[in-house]
Amino acid sequence: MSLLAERVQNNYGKSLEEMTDLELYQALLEYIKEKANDYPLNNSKKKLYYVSAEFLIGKLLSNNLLNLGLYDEVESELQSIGRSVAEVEAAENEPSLGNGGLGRLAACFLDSIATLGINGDGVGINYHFGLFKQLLVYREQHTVPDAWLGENSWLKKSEKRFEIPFNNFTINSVLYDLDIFGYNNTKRNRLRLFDIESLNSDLIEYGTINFDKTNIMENLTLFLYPDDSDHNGQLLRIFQQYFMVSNAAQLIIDEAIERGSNIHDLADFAVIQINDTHPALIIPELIRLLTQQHHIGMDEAVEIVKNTIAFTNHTILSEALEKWPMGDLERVNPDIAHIIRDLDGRVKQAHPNQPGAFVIDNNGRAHMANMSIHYGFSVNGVAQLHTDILKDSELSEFEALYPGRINNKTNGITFRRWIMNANKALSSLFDEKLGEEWRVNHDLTELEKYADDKDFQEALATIKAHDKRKLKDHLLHRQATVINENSIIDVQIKRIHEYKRQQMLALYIVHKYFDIKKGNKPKTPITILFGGKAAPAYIIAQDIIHFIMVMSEIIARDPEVSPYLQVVMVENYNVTAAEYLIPAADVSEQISLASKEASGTGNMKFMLNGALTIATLDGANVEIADLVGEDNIYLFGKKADEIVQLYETNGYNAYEYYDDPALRSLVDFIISDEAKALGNHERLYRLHNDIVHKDYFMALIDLKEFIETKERMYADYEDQDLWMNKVVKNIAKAGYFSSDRTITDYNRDIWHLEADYEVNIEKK
Ligand code: 26V
Repeated sequence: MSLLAERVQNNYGKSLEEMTDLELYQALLEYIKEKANDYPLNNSKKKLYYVSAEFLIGKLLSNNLLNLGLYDEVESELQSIGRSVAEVEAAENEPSLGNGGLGRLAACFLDSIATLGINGDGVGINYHFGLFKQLLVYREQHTVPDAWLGENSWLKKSEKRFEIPFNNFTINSVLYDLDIFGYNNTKRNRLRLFDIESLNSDLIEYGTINFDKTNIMENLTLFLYPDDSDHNGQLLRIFQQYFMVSNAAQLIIDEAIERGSNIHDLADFAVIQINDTHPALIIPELIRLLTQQHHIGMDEAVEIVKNTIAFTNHTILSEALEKWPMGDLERVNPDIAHIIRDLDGRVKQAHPNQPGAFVIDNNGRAHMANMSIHYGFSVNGVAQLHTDILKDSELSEFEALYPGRINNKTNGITFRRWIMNANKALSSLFDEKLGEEWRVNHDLTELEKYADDKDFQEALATIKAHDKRKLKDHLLHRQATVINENSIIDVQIKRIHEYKRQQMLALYIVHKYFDIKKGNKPKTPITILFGGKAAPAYIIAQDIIHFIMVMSEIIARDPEVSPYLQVVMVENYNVTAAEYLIPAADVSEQISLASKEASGTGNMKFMLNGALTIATLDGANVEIADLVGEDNIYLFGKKADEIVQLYETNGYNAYEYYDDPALRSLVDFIISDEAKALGNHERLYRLHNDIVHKDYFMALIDLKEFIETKERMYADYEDQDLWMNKVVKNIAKAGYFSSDRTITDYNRDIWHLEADYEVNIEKK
């Protein structure tokens, strides 16, 4: 009897056919958890700790099966009873332990670190409720708590416990581990998520805003990003961060000692990559532990920590650069506040005339980024343009102080999840043309020779059509929306934020609506899909969702337009939704205001799956454009240096653009009778007013060029030979964006760990 049937018979006393999808899921979960014992932990002397407030891991069943080499066997067994892994995986809850790109990047990195045989764990918090679940009701976003934990999670409770010292009390932590298997690797790593046993989940009854924010003993690990609209909420976030890093620091020191460190040589045993500034308090916490528990002098402790910490910056938006009031830090842990004062004193003594580089500013706020740059050995940006902006403007003072410390590590994506799993048909086509080496080295360049090969183009088109039907089914089940599987699928999926300019695409939709009403009917119908969550405190972002949904309905109700244009807001956008949307897409929207998107990673996923990109020269779009050449990407808009200058000189005036009648009619449609008949007037007027009088992220500056470029792109779609030629050239260049490459770069330049990937490549 086969792998699954036998177990199911023994453990459940049933045949496979008699099992529900949920039971089959449970059986596979148990099987993989047991199987993990056959995979020893990586154990090289030096170990990487990737500390992050977010890990947006997505569902794990199919990914684990793939990485363990079990997928095909299980799939064929399930097929024999008329089921599939995909159906069974529908029973898995997707953990939403992240907000967006930063959390998803951490998840891709864990996959690559394990695949490359690097000894490295993720460390974070086991939030009981991840980022809220988004409901779309009456064209508005509503947020409800997202409970994801249950007996069917991948977590394993460990024996590890630490005491976490807060100001007037101590909390005992408990560690849960989740196994991370590399692709075709024989060892495993772990994601280590800390929790508390004193948590009171009943607090959720008071909602995500009105729960008792002061009861740290009971609320600490309840939510990812708890509401911080009041002071107690802000304090709670610092309590969470300190909890995360105190656990991480204690774990790192314990494990280093187990591997033979005498603590003075900690940097030979551990390297700590901090994912943005959320884990920055690990710097003073390590110093506290080294000085108080290991009796190392302050100067030496500072040196040890400096040699252990590397910091990744993921944004230049000031709202995300954390600055904690010293008074708040005192209330969380006075020793930590004291150490930060000491660290600040050292900076002020060395560089008294550089207030921009101080750890504590004139208002008594501690700058987490500044602290991380002084007291770490590496600072990296996440795409070349982003790193250049850090060096030349945002962090130029630090570049002068520490030449060479700021370095670039262009982001990447794991090919296991984003092509081998999400697009099996396309992966098989690559196998057919390239052999299976691409699955290991991710080199797709040889495909370029098929750019004009009719059979290859046809094979690609057939796969795209199949992926569109899959998306159609998914949306039907997900939210009872029917899309046209024969339309151009045009997708913008990412957090809703003004800098990402979903509002600009919404204004394009107004243009297209007018144009179709005038009689200019697109040859191929167009479906524009948005997905993304708006932070609950970010009102304009919610207004943008509202306006998109109003447009969606105006169009759907208009029989002159609806056969040619459809607009869909995908509810509760998450990793699972992305796995359907990306393979089906023809058009990838990467339209941020230049200089604002640090990298983007969705852009890479779309390119790999055969979509063409419409983009500003921002983040990693610049590198995509360099690789494929200007003829194979649809670029528009102002360049980063022009935008940086406009901000410096206050040179942008939205009203000047609004004064142009062509643009004015589009913007004014937001408050037209048609829109107001369906929409919430307060939301529509607020959005309109914001765009006309403020438009901080300059949606209007590029709107005209955006419209022209979109029209040119849709026209090109009608020439399928030309379009497919570009698609092939894009896919052929996507190998660079494998996160295996990114991790290899981190390891070569920053971590310096042993890796067994050469062996690994040979093995395959
Ligand atoms: C900031 C905040 C501030 C308020 C509370 C919630 C919250 C959550 C996260 C952040 C930082 C967000 C930074 C971020 O996600 N950056 C993204 O990182 C991606 C991976 O490097 C990159 O591709 C995206 O361009 C960048 O926006």
